[in-house]
Amino acid sequence: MLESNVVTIARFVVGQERLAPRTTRGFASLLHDIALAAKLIAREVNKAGLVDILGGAGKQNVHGESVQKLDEFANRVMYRALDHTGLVACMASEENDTYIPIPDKFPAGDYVVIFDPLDGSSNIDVNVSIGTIFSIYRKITDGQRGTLEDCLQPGSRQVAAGYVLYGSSTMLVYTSRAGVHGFTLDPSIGEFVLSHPQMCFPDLPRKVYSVNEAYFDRWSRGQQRLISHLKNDGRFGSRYIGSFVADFHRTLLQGGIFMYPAERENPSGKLRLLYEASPIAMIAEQAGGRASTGLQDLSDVVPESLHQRTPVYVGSADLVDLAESFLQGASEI
Ligand code: FDP
Repeated sequence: MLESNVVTIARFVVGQERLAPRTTRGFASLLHDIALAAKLIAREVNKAGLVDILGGAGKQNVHGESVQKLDEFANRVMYRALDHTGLVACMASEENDTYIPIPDKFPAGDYVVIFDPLDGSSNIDVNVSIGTIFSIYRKITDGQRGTLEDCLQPGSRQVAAGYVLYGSSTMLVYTSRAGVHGFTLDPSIGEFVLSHPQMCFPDLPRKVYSVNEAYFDRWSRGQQRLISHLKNDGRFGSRYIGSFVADFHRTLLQGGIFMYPAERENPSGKLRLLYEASPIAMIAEQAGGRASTGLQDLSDVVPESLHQRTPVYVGSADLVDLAESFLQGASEI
């Protein structure tokens, strides 16, 4: 029997359903499937350091089987966890060029699931935290199965969003518009247990900004002035891991602002709207923060293509407001 104070994610989600206006009973099952995929990915991520012993990607492992790259593995695990459930209309993944239909042999459902199976994957080789990001919408087209149009919805229409952080422990953080809640994987029972209920950006005296400052010379004057302002403010420290989920998770726990700005030669920035920015924006808003392109709320941006990129400013609401005040009107890029 479970200890009386342990709340597993399965138990918590069922209890939340009546608070989450846009979800149905199937949502609990969907989140359960994503949590299962996360556990399988976490197991492989933890083995990544043994790759030289077991064989690197593209090589044969000790069993003579070919070894997949971790991001391809994570992509497959997410797909296989969701394709047959009868809950999903279609999917889209950062790893696939086009949207992913549900195979005809399986029933289709109402939810559209969009994911980045392994974000920050350039950090794998150096043992830095990486993550999975997911975003859930309802199908908006009339047909039985989902289409590209169902995937191209603004973040404001998300039913739920979340991420899994593969760090010193594995954490799953999600929102279904009833607050943001964090669960830590307890390896001894193989379950995500509630560890961070009702997460909110704190207002601490020491502030942190997070940006890849090596790109300073490529930024607009407004962005450069913003960073100079933060440096002169006296209250700010700087942290940048270079892994979006890990940088955002720290920002959520400690407050501050994460930025991936536009560049003069690359006005769209680097991060993907559907797979990275929109889900993290929803979590930020539900945690009392804000997310912006620098010019408008990220949640209002209507995607035109699956792999569209966007500048990102996310974190404590006052700091995102401040960033916008430097960027809006500063059109001389
Ligand atoms: P990565 O290239 O390692 O996959 O969008 C992907 C991402 O990582 C984010 O996780 C991270 O925030 C960003 O790129 C880092 O980009 P820079 O190296 O340009 O700072």
